[in-house]
Amino acid sequence: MKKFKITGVTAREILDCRWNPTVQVDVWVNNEIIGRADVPSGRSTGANEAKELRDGEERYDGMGVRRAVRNVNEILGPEVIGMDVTDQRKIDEKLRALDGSTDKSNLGANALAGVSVAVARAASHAVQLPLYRYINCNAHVLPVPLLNLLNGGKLTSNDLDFQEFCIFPIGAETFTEAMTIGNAVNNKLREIVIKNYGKIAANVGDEGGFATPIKKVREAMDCLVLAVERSGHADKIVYGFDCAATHFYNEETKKYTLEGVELTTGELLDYYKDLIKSYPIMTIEDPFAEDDIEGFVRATKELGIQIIGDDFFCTNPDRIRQRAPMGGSNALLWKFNQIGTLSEALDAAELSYRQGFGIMVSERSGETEDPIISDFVVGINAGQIKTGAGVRGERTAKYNRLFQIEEELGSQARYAGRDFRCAF
Ligand code: 2PG
Ligand code: MG
Repeated sequence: MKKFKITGVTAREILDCRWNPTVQVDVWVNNEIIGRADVPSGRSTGANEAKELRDGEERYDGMGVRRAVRNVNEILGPEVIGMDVTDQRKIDEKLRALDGSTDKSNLGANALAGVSVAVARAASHAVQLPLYRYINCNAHVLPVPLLNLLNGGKLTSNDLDFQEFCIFPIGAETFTEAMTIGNAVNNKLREIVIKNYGKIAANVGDEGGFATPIKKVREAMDCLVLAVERSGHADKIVYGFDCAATHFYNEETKKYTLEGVELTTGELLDYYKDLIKSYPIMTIEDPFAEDDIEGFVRATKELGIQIIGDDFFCTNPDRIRQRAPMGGSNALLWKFNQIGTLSEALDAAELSYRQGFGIMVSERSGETEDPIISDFVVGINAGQIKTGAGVRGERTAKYNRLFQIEEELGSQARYAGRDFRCAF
């Protein structure tokens, strides 16, 4: 069998969509094939994520990644040169061994993740397959986009406590139709936002959702529902949140502060029950703080909808092994850089499926124009993707790649739709 030897690895510092530096890695195979990948970065991060390395110097307010870049160019790269680029697990194992920490903090999760996913892309080019098919010869499921149209929490500088208010067009027939529905709702929402809150309120947050002065969850939901009704697509749409509740939780008092009111875990659960009665909400991410296991278990049992663990799992196979059997959530938010290597992230997906979980592949709030997660979401047949509203280039890059994949798959493409948790 032909060998695809890694002959070069080069990293550089580039910018993400927040004008913060991030790492880009090129992997060369047999001196000619290049696989290039960018590393995204979170702001609303979980405490247990793999740690990205930042320079802490004056330039870029400490956010520079020159050390991570050096670690790729001088340590990780030279060690994987000579390895077969299709040997993903072995390469990832080597990267982890070179770092030597449990959280990738020595060489930087941003350094490791960059090499790991650039290797996958280079391998797909080497074997002349699209990346989604290189990962899985049975890849065929197009995801339902969870479209984040109103931003709050850490994604904006407004006073809305929940981070993401999303529409989920599960009733579309195809991914392409889902995007037209998203556009129709967003256009109506823009009119409503401008009418109610003024022109300036139509500015957008980090993920392209409107960053309005709305302070209350129900007020935000009412705007969204009105936009959906006016779009004429109400029968095809349900709703979802990323509450990112870690960020409105007080570790000392063990209470949540929502709209200025302190709530216990039980009271917040009741709040969710009421919301679900008022609106057709089918998916909630991080409804409780990352270590509020009781909250997650009760939400999963009592709300009867998809409960996604983001900060709760951090795409970490060990945390999934430990927490999933307790009934803490029934879906995984999948972010490859939360764990730092592709093979570990694929393990996290596999483990989740074996628990009967759904999987939502996700961007980070700090993205680049690299659409690699679009190949990953189809590659693992996840059926759900969260990558923001289609009004910012780093978001449309992902949607545009999905259009290409949908076209390539042709009659074999299956839009997950109402079966978004298990589209087979
Ligand atoms: C989240 C994400 C992305 P961040 O909380 O799910 O939407 O935010 O990338 O900042 O962690
Ligand atoms: Mg989240």
